[in-house]
Amino acid sequence: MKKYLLLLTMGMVMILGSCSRPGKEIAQAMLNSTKDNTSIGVAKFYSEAGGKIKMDLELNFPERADSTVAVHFHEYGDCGNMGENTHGHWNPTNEPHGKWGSAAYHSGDIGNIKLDGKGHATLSVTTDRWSVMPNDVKNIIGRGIIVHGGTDDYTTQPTGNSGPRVGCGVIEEVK
Ligand SMILES: [Cu+2]
Ligand SMILES: [Zn+2]
Repeated sequence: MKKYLLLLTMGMVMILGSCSRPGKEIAQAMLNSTKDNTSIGVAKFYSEAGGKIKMDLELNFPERADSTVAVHFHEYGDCGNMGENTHGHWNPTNEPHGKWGSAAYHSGDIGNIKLDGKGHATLSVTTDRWSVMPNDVKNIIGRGIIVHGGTDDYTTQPTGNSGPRVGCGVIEEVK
């Protein structure tokens, strides 16, 4: 009986230990211009209660002041060839492209973001569509983040007709 309790306790400790504590930063992507590689922003990911992940995205992109850009997670974490090496939208659930929070959308369809007169904007997204666990189809580590110079129409497949790839970053684990 004592042995059983000990094993049970050890099991509980292992389960709790595998979950990051809420609020801890678990991943990050530095975003750079595809044109000149200067910084245009950062995405920080935090573990949240209930296994969810929160992304705080901040853009500082003066060149795009007073315009709308579109942001998606793309399949590969390679920003080469003006962001083309990230290939298409990351789509672990085999859904059509769409608007975040609608009936169906890709798990990285962040969508349109309005930049102010200085090219600044922030956006926070919390979801259970992401994880940082190895071998999980929802794992966001190593995915690309693309900033497009146009507007996502949320309809055109499979890209939303979002325009050129003006910014790019790779989601990297924060230990
Ligand atoms: Cu995209
Ligand atoms: Zn998409």
